[in-house]
Formats: sequence, C-alpha cells, structure tokens
Amino acid sequence: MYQQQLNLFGEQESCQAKIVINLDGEAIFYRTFFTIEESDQFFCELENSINWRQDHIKLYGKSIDLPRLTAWYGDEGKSYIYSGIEQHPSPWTPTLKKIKSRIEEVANVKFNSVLLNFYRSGKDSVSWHSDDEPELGINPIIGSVSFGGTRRFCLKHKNIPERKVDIELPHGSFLLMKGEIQHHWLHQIPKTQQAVKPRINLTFRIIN
Ligand SMILES: O=C(O)CCC(=O)C(=O)O
Ligand SMILES: [Mn+2]
Repeated sequence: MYQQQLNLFGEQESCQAKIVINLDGEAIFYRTFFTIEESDQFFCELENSINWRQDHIKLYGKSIDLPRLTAWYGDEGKSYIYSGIEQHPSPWTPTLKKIKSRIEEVANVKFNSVLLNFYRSGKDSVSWHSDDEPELGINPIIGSVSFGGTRRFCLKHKNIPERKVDIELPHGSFLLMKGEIQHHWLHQIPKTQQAVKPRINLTFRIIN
C-alpha cells in the first residue's frame, strides 16, 4: 500500500514520500507536504489562536515545568492521559480541521484528537518516549505535522541500540507513524544549542 503511495508521489517534487522505517513498524516522511505559504499561515494562526498551556510533571515530589507548551484538541469526550496529566480536549478550530483533513487524505484514516507542542527555543524538547498509551489501541497511527523552525526528530530501537534514525523535520513536513513502531522504537526531540526558530508540532491521534 505504501509502495503505491510512493509510486504516486515519487515523480513529484512536492509531497515526496520517503519510508524512513519499515522494520518493526513503519514511518513515512513527507518533507514538503504543505507549501511554504500555507505553512507560514498555519504557523501564524496556530501560534495566535491555540490555547497554549504550561503543564507540569511531578518529579521526586517537585512540580517541574514541561520543557514546551502544549494544547489538546479533539472530538468531545476523547480525554487522554499524557505524561500523567489528564487532557480534556478543546473543540476543533477551523485551522486544525483544515490540517486534519489534508493529512487524512494520505493517511487513509480519520483522526479524532490532536496534541500540540510549542517549542519556544532550542531549550524546549520532548524526551525519549513511545506514543503507546492504552487509549491509542494496539498499533497507534500518529500523524505528525511540523511548522516553524526545523528540529531533529530522533528514533531509536528499544532492543537494538545501533538501530537509530534521525530526521530533520522542517516547516510544512508530515511524518506518519504506524504499525508496530510504538512497540519497538522510542522517539525524542532533543534540546539544541543552535539558534532555532520557534516550532509548532501537531500529533494527530485516534483515541478509542
Ligand atoms: O515534536 C515532535 O515532533 C514530537 C512530539 C511527540 O513526540 C509527542 O508529542 O508525542
Ligand atoms: Mn511522541
């Protein structure tokens, strides 16, 4: 099925699909999924209209700020526990609906929620984890869209340390993760010392 998608997009400059993982799970990367103009507009709309929150985690009894801002949107009733925090979704905005329907065309699924992350600078990050919460089902399908500064997305296999994949996720890119990837791989966005523009990432999900 993905081979078919590759053949479809293989000749096109834009929207080129590349399989970055096809062992113990699948990751398909569309480097230029949205045009620069659309991506600029989406970044601006999301930066200004999303209800960004500073969440905290408890570590050794202390409350620590998450190193990024987050927001949770989706169908009513699809609440979700993330980093030990129960997230109640806000209703879809027109911008989120537009982005969602574009990625649904290629993912061939309907997403019912999205977790948004705002990385204000290179100091913001997300540490190693898998998107394997039980409410995402056995083999979660995650549609990850990025706008703003390019950041490095690192994947590493849980049992085979030398199996690692790093992908630079630029403005307007789309990464689709599916199959068993969340069972066998971890991912992170590391901090960076380099000057990077703010970045917004949206991970569309299906909550059962
Ligand atoms: O910012 C990203 O590209 C990844 C975010 C992520 O892994 C998550 O929110 O679960
Ligand atoms: Mn994740």
